[in-house]
Parts: sequence; structure tokens; C-alpha cells
Amino acid sequence: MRLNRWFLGVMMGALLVSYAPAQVVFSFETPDLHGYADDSDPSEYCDAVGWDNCWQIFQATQGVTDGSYSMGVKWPGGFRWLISNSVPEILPLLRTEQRLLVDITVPAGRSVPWANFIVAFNDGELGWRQTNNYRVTIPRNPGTLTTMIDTRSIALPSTGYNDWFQFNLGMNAGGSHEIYMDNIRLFDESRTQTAFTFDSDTQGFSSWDTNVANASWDNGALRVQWVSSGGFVWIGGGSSEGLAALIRRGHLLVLDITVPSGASTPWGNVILAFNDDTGWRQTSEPIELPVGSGSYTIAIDYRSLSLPPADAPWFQIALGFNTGAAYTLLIDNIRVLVEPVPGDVDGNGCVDDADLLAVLFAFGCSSECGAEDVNGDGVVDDADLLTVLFNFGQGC
Ligand SMILES: [Ca+2]
Ligand SMILES: [Ca+2]
Ligand SMILES: [Ca+2]
Ligand SMILES: [Ca+2]
Repeated sequence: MRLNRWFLGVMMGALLVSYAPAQVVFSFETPDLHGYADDSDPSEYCDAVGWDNCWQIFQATQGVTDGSYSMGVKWPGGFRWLISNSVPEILPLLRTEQRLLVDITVPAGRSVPWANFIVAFNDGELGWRQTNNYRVTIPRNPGTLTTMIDTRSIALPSTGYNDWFQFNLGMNAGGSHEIYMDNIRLFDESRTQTAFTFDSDTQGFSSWDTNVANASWDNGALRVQWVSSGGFVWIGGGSSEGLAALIRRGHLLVLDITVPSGASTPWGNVILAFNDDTGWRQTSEPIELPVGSGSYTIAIDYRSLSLPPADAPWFQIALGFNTGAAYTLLIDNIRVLVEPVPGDVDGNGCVDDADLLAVLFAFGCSSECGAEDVNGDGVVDDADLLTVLFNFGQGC
């Protein structure tokens, strides 16, 4: 009997760990897709023009990363606003963080020259406003990409306002595309760890083609300035202490990018490369850059790249920028969104004896327990201890 109760405790612990609270804005679990489903073309229209030539917005089971469903969008290329229901219930979430992450999947066989979306808020206090200078990356080719939606350039209604509110998506693509979107959630800055802050120099980054653009240190940031027209340039050679270990702990590189006032480009994007003794490898999905003035956060999903070895004697990253016109970027706070490791009580990425001791010292705690309550069930008991033991050595 005792063993059964013990086993149940372990299983409950494992379940609770995998269902840690998520700050989900939209998960597309209801057939109306938060209102976006209404923006499909009528089926008579699709019948008339052919289903490949109309907009279809539908609940799907592909590309699901939260719950049981995603939102599928198939369209013939071009632009359309997907207008949400009134969703004032997401305002409290957005008021804590206006930067969101989303998972977007492109199925096999699809490919477009470019695709992105912009966001508009609409409500009874501030009216319609949209993220003109910030485009959210939609992957062009098959695979799943986690990408940033930074809505900080458009204001939220005042705290007292709780009436109707829409979160609208302006979808755009340079050809016939099909995507599955899920789990629009709050970006958790507290889970990032810093790789580059450019306090006193460029930390190794330099321009590998000064005919195209120059890279320089500019008062605590990395400045990239195109010479006379747009074009592609590697800004490479960047490294910092513990970078390889940090990169191994996540799959999303996060960057703050400021475009100075007056600078703009019709389009711009960036890819990421890793370089070490195991060779050069680079991402294939270009991530949209801001196209006009303002400060924005972007994220580069590097799941497609092989990680540096834990004991890599040297490791560098390079950013490959491509733009449609000469402009200027200031890059700062390059960081990694660190995946939580179950059992990592002190949050240093590695489950070791320090975490074990922390749980042992807190063992028996039954109210207001700290991180030692690994499974978050309010008590520190054998379930927490076992989570640490089962994950011992992870991330180290
Ligand atoms: Ca979902
Ligand atoms: Ca800085
Ligand atoms: Ca630890
Ligand atoms: Ca617990």
C-alpha cells in the first residue's frame, strides 16, 4: 500500500511538472478560433474560384503545441486582416507583458518567398492602431518555428478600461501559403540569461564585408550601419564567456533591436550561425527585422542547428543581416531563453547536489514553500525529492 501511494505521488509530481502554469493568450481550442474563423471566405466562393485560391481559416490538429488544436490558415498569398472576437479577458495578461511568443508550423511541400504578419489592437478607448514597423516572422518552409510578437509599439487601453478589445492579425505572404499557429503566450523575460551586453566593446563581432555594412561599438550597443544600399552581410565572431553552455540550455536567441529615428528599409531579416571545431552551421528561416524606427525584441529559433559540445574549446556566433535598403540597427542584450530543467531548484541550469540539498533542507515544508517545491503542489515531499533524483545530472 505504501509503495502504491508513493508511486502515485511520483506520477502526480511528473504530471504537475509537465503542466506548469503557462501564460497563454490564445490556444485555438474552440472552433471559432477566438473569432478568426469568421474571416474565411464563404465555401461557395471557394467552390467558385477553387479552394487553392481562397482564404481558409480552420481549427486543426497539425502543429499543436498547447492543448488539442491549432489554427490553420491557407491562403492564395497577399494580405488579409484576421479580426478577433472581443477578448477583454486577455488585457490583464497583456498588461503584464506585451511581448508574446507563438509556435508556427508549415507543412511539407509548402514554400513561399516571404511571409509575415502585423498586429493591430482595436478598442473603444484608443481605436485601431497597428505595428507598422514590426512584422512577425512566419516560416517560409516546412518545419516549426517559435517566433516573437512584440506589440509594445501599440498602446494598451488604460487600466480602468475593460470594455471591448480586439487582437487582430494582418497576415501577408508572397505566395500561396499554409500555416498552423498555436500557443500565443507571454514571453517570460525572467527565464532569459544574458550572453552579450556590449558594455565596453563589440565582444568579437565585426563586419565580414565592410563594402556592405560596418559594425562598431556604440555606447553599450552593437551598431550595424549599411554603407550605401541594402544587401547581405555577416556580422560574425561574437563570443562571450560560457556562451556554448548557455546556448545548449535553450533554443531561442533573443535580441533587442533599435532602429534610430529617420532610418527605414522596405524589408529586412536576419539568420544565425554557429561556428566551432564541429563546423559552421546556419539557420535557414530568415527572421524579420524592424523596418522603421523604434525599439523591438526579436527571437531567433535555433532548434535546427546542432548545439556546440559542452566542452567546446571555442564557440562563436554570427548574425547574417539582409536588407532592402541602407539603414542602421543598434543591437543589445543578446540572450537565451532558458528551458526550465525539472529539479533545477536554484535555476542554474544543472541538477546537482546543491538542488538535492535544497530540497532535503526544505523537506516537510507545507506552506509558502519556495522553489524547493519542485512540482508546485504546495508541499516539499518525496515527490520533489524524486524529481531531483530522476533528473540528477541534467543540464550539467
Ligand atoms: Ca492549442
Ligand atoms: Ca548594452
Ligand atoms: Ca541547479
Ligand atoms: Ca511538491
